[in-house]
Amino acid sequence: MTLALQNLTSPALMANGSDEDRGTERGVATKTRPKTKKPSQYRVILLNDDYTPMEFVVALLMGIFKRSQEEATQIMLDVHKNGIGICGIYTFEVAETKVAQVLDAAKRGGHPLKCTLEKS
Ligand code: TYC
Repeated sequence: MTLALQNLTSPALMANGSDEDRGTERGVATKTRPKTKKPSQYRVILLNDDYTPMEFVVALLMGIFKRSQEEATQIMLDVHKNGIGICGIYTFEVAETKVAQVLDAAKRGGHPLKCTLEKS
């Protein structure tokens, strides 16, 4: 008698069917679906010009892109020789911020230095 009453009132003790079938499960869902998509990466590209001083470009690569003096000099010389070069590869928001910082520094210094980003 007592058992029959429990079976009628307590879903957990019902004889037939499972919780999943009827959406009566309780508690907090703990299974998670792992996210597998990596964020897109963007190259920050520096463009050569005939006027921006080499020292300014090196200082900028050290300050904004956290390059060593040797790395910064090498990147600057690559750009000087080839016309363009890669300062670094970042997620979109970081790349966008760095481009803005370069253009702002160039403008404030009165240099025509140009910088852009492209999807990697
Ligand atoms: N070509 C410049 C000069 O001879 C130097 C320079 C290097 C400028 C890289 C821009 O992105 C640049 N002074």
